[in-house]
Amino acid sequence: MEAIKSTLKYVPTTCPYCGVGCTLNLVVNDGKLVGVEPYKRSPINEGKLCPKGATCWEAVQHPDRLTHPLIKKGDKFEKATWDEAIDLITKKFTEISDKNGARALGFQTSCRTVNEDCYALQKWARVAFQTNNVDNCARICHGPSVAGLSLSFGSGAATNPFEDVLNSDLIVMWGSNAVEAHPLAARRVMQAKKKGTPIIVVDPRYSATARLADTWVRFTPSTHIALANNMMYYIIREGLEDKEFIKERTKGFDDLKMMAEKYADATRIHGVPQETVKDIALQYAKAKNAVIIYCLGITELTTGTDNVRSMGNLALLTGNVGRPGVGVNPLRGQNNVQGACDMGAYPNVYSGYQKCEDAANRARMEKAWGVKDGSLPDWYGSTLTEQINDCGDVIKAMYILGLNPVVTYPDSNHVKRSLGKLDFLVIQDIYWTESCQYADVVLPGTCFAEKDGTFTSGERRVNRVRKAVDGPGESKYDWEIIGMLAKKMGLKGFDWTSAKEVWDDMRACTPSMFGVTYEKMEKPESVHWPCPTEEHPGTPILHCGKFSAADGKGTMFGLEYRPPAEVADAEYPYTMMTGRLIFHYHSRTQTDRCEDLHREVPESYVQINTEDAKELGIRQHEKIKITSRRGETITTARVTDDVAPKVLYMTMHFNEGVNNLTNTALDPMSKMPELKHCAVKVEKVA
Ligand SMILES: Nc1nc2c(c(=O)[nH]1)N[C@H]1C(S)=C(S)[C@@H](COP(=O)(O)OP(=O)(O)OC[C@H]3O[C@@H](n4cnc5c(=O)[nH]c(N)nc54)[C@H](O)[C@@H]3O)O[C@H]1N2
Ligand SMILES: Nc1nc2c(c(=O)[nH]1)N[C@H]1C(S)=C(S)[C@@H](COP(=O)(O)OP(=O)(O)OC[C@H]3O[C@@H](n4cnc5c(=O)[nH]c(N)nc54)[C@H](O)[C@@H]3O)O[C@H]1N2
Ligand code: SF4
Ligand SMILES: [Mo]
Repeated sequence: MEAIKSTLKYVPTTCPYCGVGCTLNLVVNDGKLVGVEPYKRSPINEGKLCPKGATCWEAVQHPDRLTHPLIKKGDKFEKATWDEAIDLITKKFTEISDKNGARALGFQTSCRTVNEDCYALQKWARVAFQTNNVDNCARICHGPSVAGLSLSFGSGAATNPFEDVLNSDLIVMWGSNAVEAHPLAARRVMQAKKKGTPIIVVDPRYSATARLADTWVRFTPSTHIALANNMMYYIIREGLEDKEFIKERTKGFDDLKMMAEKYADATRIHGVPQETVKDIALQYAKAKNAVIIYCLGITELTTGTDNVRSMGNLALLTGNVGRPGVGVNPLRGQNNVQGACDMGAYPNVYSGYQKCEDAANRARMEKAWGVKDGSLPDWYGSTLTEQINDCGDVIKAMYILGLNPVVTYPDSNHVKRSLGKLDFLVIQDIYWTESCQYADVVLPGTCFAEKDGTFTSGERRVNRVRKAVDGPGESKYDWEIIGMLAKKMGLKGFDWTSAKEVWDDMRACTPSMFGVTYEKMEKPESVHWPCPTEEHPGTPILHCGKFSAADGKGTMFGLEYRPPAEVADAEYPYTMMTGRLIFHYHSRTQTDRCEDLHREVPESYVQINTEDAKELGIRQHEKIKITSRRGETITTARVTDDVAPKVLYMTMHFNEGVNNLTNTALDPMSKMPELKHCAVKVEKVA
């Protein structure tokens, strides 16, 4: 009998969806992806995957992929050659920058694509056009974490690794629905629960994660600061603050104490009975090692940065930072949102958070990048949200690499109007998205399975992404496209021939990541930055012994509660909250192209309380119209007590969905829009 010849190849790589950064094997047969198999040596997920990871290969070879550059001629897009597309883009960007200056261009980079692509885009923007108008999707995600944790601890990143919850004596999950949004991080919480570790979930909604909790605290949406201050009042009143830690390692206690006293009884704001506030406060303060895990329930509000600092306050007050089992951990959202920020795709920093305003940093980068002394800008660039608001006014041309603003940014009608005002828009994606029709040029990049590179997960672990198959048609690596644009402009320092060369270019000018080499990343556990030298083992836990702040101290802040920018009133009597579900990822360009995921949730819906539904005469699964001051959407009602009366919850995954309603009001510190809170009215559709 003839032996069956197997051409199967297993390529270990990192999941392209959430910031947990699970390792998986892509299975390749004859140059085609045929499946995903577990990679059991990964200390992150130990071979387990959630439904998105397990199906991630399916969307890669979908016939809808972009295969050629497209240029808009009249109101139609026509196939173009790479030469034509590169010529046109460099000509237009140069013209517009010559005429209107460096502030007229906007660059926005994906948190879905590899670090190497993000580094390439910000380098091109800064070197070619002397602009700091470069930002990434963290702005509408964990921007407040970067801002808030930097102020509290001196570093904007998560303090402890995911599996470290197994060392905790109490886990607080605040505004995080990790069971659906970070399933393999939630698995660690479930393991801790099995060991008997108590879990407190603070969420206005009875979410999948709330169902895990020993104590679920329902509070009035977006009143975090009042609740945290009220908790700290009890901790201080009972003398449970960590006096030695406060004295040795922090500042700002007096401000905090004075503020907390004003919130001795804040039930009228946050809606939680005082017995419960006192109970969770004392549980947190008395636990030997307590960790706070938080997510977008905290950040996506106009008080985002202060909400994050409130989490910092709680941890500093009780000495819960800087050792195993404690800390404040934002669950970073996208597979590479940590990385996009680390790479300097941010309007005020180069890679490794080196501030652009610092003349010594600029001089060092000018030397590293081989550009004229004094040419790099010192000003704070325009953020992603401000760039959209300024389209047609200050911003004339924009380059969007791997984002889908029409679906995911607040107030879709405003986004469409803004993109329509640009003189020139380039979108580089892997599919034709809802945003592409506003572009002048659409370029085909390659996806995670078709390129080498790295993603940095929410625990600052830099994970390898490995090429398994070729990209479709004439698609190119995203960094390669940026390199072509730069070289067309005659710029030096962009002739990389591999992702590793881009990474080494970055490493050479980034002290905190110099020691993170591709060789080190070959190990299943890879490396956590900071890692300043090649001999350095990496840093899984931050702030041990000393905070990263210049003076080595953690800072507590007295923070006043502020209501959301738009609250329910007689005309718009409902509060709309927004979020995710396990089967879909953002604008669904990938997950909706996986049959099994599509089938689970094929269309949008809204959660509405039983009492409200009764009052409005709305039955289960009936169509309803929801209207805000900015737009409307029609969706299906899911009548449930998981949301409180007068509170609605809709996922963000659907076009012409919840972002038709949301508010563009910004958090003054981080420029985060209020994606999680707006006022709406509800009507039955006849
Ligand atoms: N399946 C899936 N997983 C994902 C993603 C995805 O699209 N799909 N996206 C990834 C990304 S980029 C991110 S950032 C993370 C997000 O991860 P999470 O932040 O955990 O997910 P969300 O569902 O957006 O929001 C979490 C919770 O915030 C609530 N919430 C809590 N407190 C408040 C409040 O005071 N006010 C309001 N209005 N809401 C509150 C909601 O009830 C919701 O349960 O998920 C990542 N993982
Ligand atoms: N109302 C409301 N709105 C929200 C949120 C919310 O909770 N509520 N959450 C916000 C958050 S946290 C986030 S992170 C944003 C997400 O917002 P977006 O980043 O705009 O959402 P995605 O759908 O993930 O878009 C990523 C795009 O990149 C493309 N892509 C994927 N991989 C690659 C690649 O390798 N190369 C290239 N060139 N393209 C690629 C995909 O096809 C897709 O079009 O949405 C925000 N919007
Ligand atoms: S938990 Fe996140 S990283 Fe892990 S398989 Fe699911 S989506 Fe991918
Ligand atoms: Mo996000």
